[in-house]
Amino acid sequence: MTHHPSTPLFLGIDVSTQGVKALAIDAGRGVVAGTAGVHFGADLPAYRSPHGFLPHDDPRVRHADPRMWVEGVELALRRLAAAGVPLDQVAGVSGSGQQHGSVYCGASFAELLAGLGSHGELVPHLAGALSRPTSPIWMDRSTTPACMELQAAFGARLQTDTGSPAIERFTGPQIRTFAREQPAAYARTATIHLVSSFLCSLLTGSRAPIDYGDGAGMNLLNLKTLAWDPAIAAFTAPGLLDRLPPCVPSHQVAGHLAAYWSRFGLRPGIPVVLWSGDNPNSLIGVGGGTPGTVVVSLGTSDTLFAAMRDIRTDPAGCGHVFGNPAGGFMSLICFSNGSLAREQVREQIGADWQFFDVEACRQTPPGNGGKLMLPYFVPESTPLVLQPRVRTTFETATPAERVRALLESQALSMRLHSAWQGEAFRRIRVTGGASRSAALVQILADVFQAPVETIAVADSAALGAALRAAQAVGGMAFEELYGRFCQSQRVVPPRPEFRQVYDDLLQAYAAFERTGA
Ligand code: XUL
Repeated sequence: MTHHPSTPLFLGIDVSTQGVKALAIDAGRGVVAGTAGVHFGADLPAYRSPHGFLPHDDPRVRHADPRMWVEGVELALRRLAAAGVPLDQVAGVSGSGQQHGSVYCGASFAELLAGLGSHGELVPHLAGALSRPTSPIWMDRSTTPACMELQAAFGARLQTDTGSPAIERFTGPQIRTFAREQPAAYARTATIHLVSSFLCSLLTGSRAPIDYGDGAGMNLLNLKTLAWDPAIAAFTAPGLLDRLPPCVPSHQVAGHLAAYWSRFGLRPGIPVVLWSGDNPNSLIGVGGGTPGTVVVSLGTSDTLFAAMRDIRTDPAGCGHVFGNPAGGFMSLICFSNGSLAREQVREQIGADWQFFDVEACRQTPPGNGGKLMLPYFVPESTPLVLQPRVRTTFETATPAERVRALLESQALSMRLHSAWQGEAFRRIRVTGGASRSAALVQILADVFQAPVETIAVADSAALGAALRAAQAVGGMAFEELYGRFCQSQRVVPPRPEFRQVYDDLLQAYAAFERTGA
């Protein structure tokens, strides 16, 4: 099917852990013109990364080959063209990268960019331009000593100024570890890119800046000055400031598409808007860029994120603060035991999804007689629990009560651990597999006392990138784009008669978590 656009198209490219998604929108008509996907494991088996990263004996080490990302982008573009999307109609492009991952480029990377395309295919030339052949990604947890050193040197300032305490997967601790373990390779490194800025550089053929959205995931960006923090950078690794691209607002145009990309049907010279991280892009893709909305993504782990009016940080150190591509800041809070815990409880009671998602909560009252559960089937990030364990306030309960205990505890945990943002959320947007659960949706509405909108935005990071391109290049307002692309399907209102029940239960939950977590 060939798409005949009445208005220009905008392209969003998302390079995630598992694969690449390319998505083109016709912003004027409010339609997705086409999408194409690449799965690293299935489509690019030569990289031997069935799950998007290279196997390693030490389970804490998680690296990926950056050439795989580039080849993935190229294949996704070919597939998008093959699906009938007229790429020559694309007027602007932006992208999204898995956050925190870092790419180490040698001095010849600049030459490669400047001569992009003059030596034929890009991927075969990349290896020679990298000072480190593989890139640590967000799943890497091998940097604990570096985190402890950063924490000892800067204490609470690390979090209040960079938005997060030292975190293993964040880029600063990764860089410190590399500089210490491989000083010669570090010395040969001219530029350290994030996944986002690396790919953006390849599109423009020049060194792309890092945007505030992704830059805030490095333990290096001072959110108060919106510049790299000189003292933290100097401590992280020698000469680091000279190796970082500048950090700038997300809506900036990084440059113009290099001639190389015309082989995929794109027009050279179209503006390339800065790439950002997947979570900042998703905030836009689900229509959540304006403060007052909280987005809850219900997946294997649950994530909660929301635009913030001003910088605040989580005193418990669990939540993160990133730049919001629509301006200002955003929070990101991960709850590791999301659908993973819901699956476990469902299996334990031997119920089907109809019972779990609907019946159980019909059979039990809101508040559940105070029955609560700390469902840490795997280590939990919010609150921080290193050893898995499941605890309940009860000894016996019916299957229906167990389900309600889990779902209410999960919703109360979200309310408790997002309170530091100081925002009275006027609406909740839910997405992800478990948003089909009528019970969980109603509980979220009642616990937060806010309407819950279910949205069916597939590929929110790629869509967010396309919307950002439409905003920055096409001059369209985000609110207008949200209206066209991010409509809610269903709205579930809160029931005011249960406000007090949950205000009380929140206190009980907080006390239980303090003793049991
Ligand atoms: C966020 C995080 C992940 C990655 C990969 O801090 O580590 O969400 O962005 O998706």
